[in-house]
Amino acid sequence: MTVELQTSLFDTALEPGSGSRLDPLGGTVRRHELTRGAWVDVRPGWVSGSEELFLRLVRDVPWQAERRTMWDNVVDVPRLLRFYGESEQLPDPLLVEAREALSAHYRDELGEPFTTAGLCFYRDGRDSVAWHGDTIGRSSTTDTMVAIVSLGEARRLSLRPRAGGASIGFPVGHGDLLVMGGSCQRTWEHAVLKTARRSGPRVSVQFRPHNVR
Ligand SMILES: O=C(O)CCC(=O)C(=O)O
Repeated sequence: MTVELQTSLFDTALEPGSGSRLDPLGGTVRRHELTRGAWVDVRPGWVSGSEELFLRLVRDVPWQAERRTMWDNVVDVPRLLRFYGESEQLPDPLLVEAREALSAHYRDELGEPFTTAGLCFYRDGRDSVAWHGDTIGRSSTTDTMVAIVSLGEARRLSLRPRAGGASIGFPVGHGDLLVMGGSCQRTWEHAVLKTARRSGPRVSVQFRPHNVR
């Protein structure tokens, strides 16, 4: 794995619960209303001391490099991935806590808990994910939520309306929480685009409810 990390940080005690923690959510989340019933909630720095959780995930998650067919070629997916389904144990207790806190915070509005966690590792600014909506499963027809916890270097999460129009963006990293809700997966697209700017590694953790991907 060609990732530049301060390896000395790995030598410090990176035990679960050692430094990273979740701050309370209530009242600290700011909602940005988009068009067509879509919205984005942002809570900067939700995970305090997020560097330790970031390093634990980089070290502990069995990251997978995937390949995909594009046109006539098979190409590397430009990021590493690991998906944790509903019955799988998450790789860190703080992620279990985060999933529970998010489920509690959004219980009334979402009406169901977050159940799965998709983890992505962007090794540098060349890693990316192209414009898309999470429209596999129920999110292709119904409103839902996708909650993203970002760790490590901040990258820009861009959003644009499917109907056309300007894109907007939020810098996400260092323990920030961003939640896409309402019709966002159907009526808007999101992306983390490549950047020529020097960029360190980032881990994204996406919590989704049952049958949303
Ligand atoms: O990196 C992110 O936070 C976004 C990830 C994403 O959109 C996806 O994996 O579907």
